[in-house]
Order: sequence, then structure tokens, then C-alpha cells
Amino acid sequence: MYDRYEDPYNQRNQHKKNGRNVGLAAFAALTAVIFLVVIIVLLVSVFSGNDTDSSSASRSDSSASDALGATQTVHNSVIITTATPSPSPTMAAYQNSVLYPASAKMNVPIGTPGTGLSAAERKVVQSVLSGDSDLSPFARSVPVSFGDALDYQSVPGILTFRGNNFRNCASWGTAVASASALEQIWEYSGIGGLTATTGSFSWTGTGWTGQPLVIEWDWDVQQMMNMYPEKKVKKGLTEVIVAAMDGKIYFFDLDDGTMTRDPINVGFTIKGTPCLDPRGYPILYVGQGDNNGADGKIGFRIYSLIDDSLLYYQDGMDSRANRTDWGACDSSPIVNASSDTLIFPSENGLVYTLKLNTSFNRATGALSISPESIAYKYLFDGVSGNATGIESSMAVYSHYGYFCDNTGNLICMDLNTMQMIWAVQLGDNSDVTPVIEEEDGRVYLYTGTQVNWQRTDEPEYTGAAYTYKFDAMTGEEVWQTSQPCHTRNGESADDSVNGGMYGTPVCGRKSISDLVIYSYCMTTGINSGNMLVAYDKTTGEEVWRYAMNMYSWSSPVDCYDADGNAYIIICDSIGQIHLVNGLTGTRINFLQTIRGKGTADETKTGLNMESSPIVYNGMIVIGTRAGSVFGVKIK
Ligand SMILES: [Ca+2]
Ligand SMILES: [Ca+2]
Repeated sequence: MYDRYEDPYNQRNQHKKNGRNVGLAAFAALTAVIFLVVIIVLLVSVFSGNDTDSSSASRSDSSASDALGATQTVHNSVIITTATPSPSPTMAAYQNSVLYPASAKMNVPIGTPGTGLSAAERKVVQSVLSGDSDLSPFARSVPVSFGDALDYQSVPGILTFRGNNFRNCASWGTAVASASALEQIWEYSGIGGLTATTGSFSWTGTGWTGQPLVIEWDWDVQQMMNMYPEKKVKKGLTEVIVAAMDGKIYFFDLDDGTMTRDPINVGFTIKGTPCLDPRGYPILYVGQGDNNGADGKIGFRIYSLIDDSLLYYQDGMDSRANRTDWGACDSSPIVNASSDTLIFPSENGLVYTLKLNTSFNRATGALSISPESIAYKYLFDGVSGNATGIESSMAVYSHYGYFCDNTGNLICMDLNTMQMIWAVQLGDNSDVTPVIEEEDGRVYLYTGTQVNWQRTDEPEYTGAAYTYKFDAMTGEEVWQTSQPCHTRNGESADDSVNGGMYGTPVCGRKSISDLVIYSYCMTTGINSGNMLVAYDKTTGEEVWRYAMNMYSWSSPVDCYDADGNAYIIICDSIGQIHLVNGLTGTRINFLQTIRGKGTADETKTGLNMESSPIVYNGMIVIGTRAGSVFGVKIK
């Protein structure tokens, strides 16, 4: 059923609109509408002077006021419009200046699913499981509700993959003005490896998505954790957390890469990105990437960062799942602070939500959770259970969760009823985490696919990395394009190499707020070539492309200087970090990272950066397959 061969060169742009004229036309139309509203309000006011009509006038007033950002007063049926700057609320210390001011109004209602996209039309069987009981129809007693990405957390840092529930930010603070170079500042080289479950190779260093986390703890919390004494007393400590394929979770000082505490030894390979509690509680949530051929133990864990104790374990080999032969979790969890709820999709095909019932006494340091687990299970008609599974992380708008799965679906689910709203078939396997953006009063998703099962007639071929913008409230496609990428589906998993999209796109802001930037790997051959392509958000029209010789599974990251100039960081499979002008797609500079720099062991080999980087106050942190984590300054 996955023999969905499509001509990769026939870019399926049937919905693509005509260039930037659409934006101009939309602006003209909006201006005309606002003008008409003002005229109508004036006419209504002039031709009627009684109480009955004032209500309709005031409704019009409020909509005109919203659109114009102006205040209006009525004097003798004549409306005087006075433009006043809306007051700017102050950004709090725990909010990310990159995301400021908030971009989403968070009031877009869910729509009617597009034709053929509703759960009923997609013929999906769903259940909501507590233990073995199906709770359908389900209504969450304490509703999940996320706000704008700016408000995700109450402590400074990058606390989950791509930073927040919109999955739109892996950078924090500003880069220097006119950034022109990269400098390797520190290296931690001590990450080892563990044998893969197949026994034929080792998982070494950090994997996919492998994004570091970073946090500036509240002082009282810093004092209660088991950090090294000199780190515990360090004012302004910024701690970096890296989960690695050798089964350990490492803790570093952002300034110099020295360890802040002993690693947590999980004992099994971790590939994905963990999640820190957005409330600043000392809790870490982490999925497992492989069972390393051991006793089949594979699942999801919650740790206390006070004493490294394991607070919770979810067995990934969940007998309730459609997929019963694989229980890894590469997705990065997300926590809804207001409802005390943890959410994580799993490779067994279930979406878990945990009402954590967190108790954290900041005075005594007493920390406990008492999770109530609900699992969402779905299976489309005609799909084999063992083909299912989710490797993307979930993006959330309000209480709508969005994720991609191994059978090529982009799914919108209601996290309070735990029911599917709509599902789109993307045309291939997708592990890309969708990115959310509210634009002009609508909510959109940007995502794409690998090249995996488009052809079965030959093992090695060039396919299409499908690239999309969707209406998040209906699942309807806004535009679609694709890039040709190479792929090989060998006889065994070890011999398979899939190209296409592995990184999560950059949704530009500030000077590039009209651009979305996708990364495509293996554009020139198996294990070679990569392309960053910037598209106009409105039209899907290509604006620039940046070609790389080496492929990259790593997600590109956007960061900005104080003037809003955009820089794109992209890391590749030989340890090079590229600094690219976000407006033009031209390379500003690049750095070849070096292992053991200045020592007899100095080498540039093996530095595959499959992991995604973060940028924190101008410092890039990135892990490699070679067992090193680098701190690299943007200068
Ligand atoms: Ca995986
Ligand atoms: Ca996949």
C-alpha cells in the first residue's frame, strides 16, 4: 500500500498561487475592507441617531478598532478615529526576545475538516485508553490549554525540541550585529557508544534529533540539585543538557563546556531530545531510542534532577499498542504547565498524556509526581499495526496537537477529547515536527517528508521530499512543492539510506518574517548534498536556495541580531557549521569543528552532526556522532 510512486520532478504545485502579487492583493483587499467598514459605520451613525442603532455601530467600531489598532470616539454621530500606539507590555526575564512580541492571538476556532480529511472519512478506528479500559467518549477533567509560544515557560531557556509548543524557536537572545564568523570555544569529548539492537554497529555520540536543552535555573532550585559545589554557587549559571546514544544524560556549563554534575546513566541509547519542565521544576522527561539488544527494555522515563531518581517509567512495549514490536520514543515531549499535563507520542503508535499531579515544595525541595496516564490509539483502515509509529514531536495550538507519523499522516487531534479532528496523507514517511504559525488570523502548519516508500520497483531512486503549508484548523493544503532527493531502500535496515526532509523547518521572523526555510538531504546522491530552500510563506514560491556538498539531518536554526537581521545556522555530516544570511541565502562563513583541538589526538573525522543545534545568547551548542559536544561562538 505504500507503492505510491509519484514523478519527483513533477512538482505538485496545483494550489500554488501567483507570486508576491497575492500578498499585495490581500493587503489591498484588507485596506479596502477596513475603509468600507469605516464608511459604513459613518453612514449608519449619520442616518440614525437612536439607541437601537448605537449597538450595531459599536460592534462595527470594535472590529474597525481591532483592524486599525486605533481608538474611536463618537461625537454627535461623527466618528473620530485617532491612531494611538498600542501599549507594549514589558517582556519578562523568562520570555524569549526572539519571540517577542507574541505573534498569536490564540483565538482561532477549529474549522470543518477539508473534504476527505475528517476522522470518519479517513476511516480511522480510535480509542482512549486508561489501563485496558476505553474511556470514549472522553472529556479531560482539567483541560489542556497552551498559549502563545512566548508564554510557554516561566524560566529562561530552551526546554524542549524547537523551544515551545509552536516548535518554532531553537535560539534565545540576540547574536552580535553584523555576525561574520564562528569560533570553536569548547569541546566535551567524552561521550561513548552502545551496541545497537541489531548487534552490527554501535550508536555513538548524539543522534537524531539530539537537540541540547539549556536552562537558567531559579536560584533556590539550583541550590537543591546535586550539582558540583562550584557550579551550585555560580551566579548566572546557564546549564546545557545533552541526552546521548551511550545511554547517558550530560550536564554542562554553557560558558566553557565543563560538567556541572555527574551524568545520569539511563543505560540505553537516547536519540531524541528530552524536555525540561517549563515551570522551572527540576524534572526531566526523556524517551529512549534503542534497546541495545538487551532484555527488550525500552520506553520513556521521568527523572528528578534533585537527586537523579527515576520518578516514572512507561514501557514502550505496550501490549495495548497497534505496534507491538518496537517501543522507542524519539519525539521530544511537551508539558502544559496550566493543566500539569505531559504529552508525548511514541514509536509504538500511541500518544500518551499524563496528568502529572506534580507536588513541588520549593522550601523543602520535596518533589513528587503521581501520573494518571491516558493513551490515544488510532489505526487507519488498511494499515498494518506494526507499520504505525510516531517519531515527530507534537506541536500544539491551544488544545490541538499536531504530529506526523510513519505511515505518512499529518494528524490534528483534540487533546481534551483525545479524538482525531483531521488527517492528511503526505505521500511518504514523515518524522518532521510540524511548525505552527498564526498569520493574519489563521493558523498554519509547515511540514514535509522523507523519500522512503515512493517506489518499490528499484532499491535506489530519486524521489520527492514533499513540502507543505496547511491550514491547521481544517487540514486543507495552502501550497505544496517538493525537492528531488536520493534514497536507497536496501535489503536490511543497515543498508537503507533515506534522503529528504529530516530537519524541522525555520519559520522566519523579524527581517525574514515572510520566509519559511526547509532543509533537504541527499540532494546530489546517497549520503551527499543538502539544500536549504527559503519559500515565500504566502505563495510557496522559492526565494533563495543554499546548496551544501555534505548532507544534513540536522534542523536549521534561525537567530537574529538586535536589528532583526536573520542568520541561519545549519550543521552537516562532516562537522561543518554554516553561517548563512537569512535574507539572501548566501554563506557568510563556516567552521570545521575539530576534535581534540591542539592535542596529539586532533582530528576532523567522524564529526557527523545528525543532531540539531541550539543557539543561546550567541553560543551554538551541537552534538556529534564522534562523541563530542561543541560550544561555538557566533562573532
Ligand atoms: Ca526512531
Ligand atoms: Ca519515520
